[in-house]
Amino acid sequence: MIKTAAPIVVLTGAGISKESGLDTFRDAGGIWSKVRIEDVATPEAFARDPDRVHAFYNARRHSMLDADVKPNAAHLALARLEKTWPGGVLIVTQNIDNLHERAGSQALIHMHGELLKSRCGRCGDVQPCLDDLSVAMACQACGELGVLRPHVVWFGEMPLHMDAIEEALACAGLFISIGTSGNVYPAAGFVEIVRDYANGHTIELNLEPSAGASAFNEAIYGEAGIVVPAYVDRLLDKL
Ligand code: BV8
Repeated sequence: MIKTAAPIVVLTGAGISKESGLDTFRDAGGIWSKVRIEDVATPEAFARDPDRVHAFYNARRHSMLDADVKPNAAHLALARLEKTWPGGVLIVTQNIDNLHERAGSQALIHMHGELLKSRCGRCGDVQPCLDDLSVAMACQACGELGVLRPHVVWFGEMPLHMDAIEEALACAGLFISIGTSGNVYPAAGFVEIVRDYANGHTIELNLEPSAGASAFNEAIYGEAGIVVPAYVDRLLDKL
């Protein structure tokens, strides 16, 4: 039984953005089936071949900014839940797109960063970024050349805002995991934190069982655009 005063923490992954036209990573034909993590998504890859890493993220930024890429019914349902649920709703997303913001969600943490922002590798300055990045560009804050990178957390780097995330997980009455394969840590371990420290109810809404499926109290499988609005309606019917 979920108390309506219970805080909700939602974890989202690439699966929630699939129906908006953005690729996932580990499904058939996913991003990691076309390019190796070691070649484009680690600090070592960027040091070794920055042009290749910039090309990889510039192409994904172009896809993300395509006029046809819009929030889908799942993103919109979560924004509706945040506006209505008395206990508060925090979305922690692994995604680097801006679809939750565009759907109207406000309490939102991008633990793996945001592709529509750049970061200076020297001074840490973060700026909006809607165009291609390259080694020929200089940081507008410190002036250093060739150190701008996507504001994205690569493998081997510490995800962002982990203190705030762990604090929210430790008092979550309900943890909803949506569209993630449960392969990447520390995100894949969040369900255990809620179960062991908050004694919260945990549910996975995914196309298929994730690697962490057995850790959840409950699961509903199907496309996010269908199962997420239906589950939000079920929650709001309790009010
Ligand atoms: C770190 C940004 C430590 C880049 C990404 C144990 C503990 C701690 C770390 C580790 C550990 N074991 C291993 C590690 C290291 C590593 C890791 O987890 N490796 C894995 C591969 C084993 N973790 C790290 O390196 C992390 N850092 O731990 O730092 C540290 C400590 C001290 C000091 C310094 C450092 C950092 C990880 C972040 C990497 N960056 N993203 C980018 O986007 O290019 S992660 C990468 O996977 C993706 O980008 C994505 O964000 C993330 C998760 O993927 P998913 O979102 O789950 O996507 P996936 O395709 O896998 O699954 C999609 C799911 O959706 C599927 O289940 C599918 O069925 C479903 N689906 C599809 N369509 C639909 C759908 N569901 C619903 N509806 C649909 N229509």
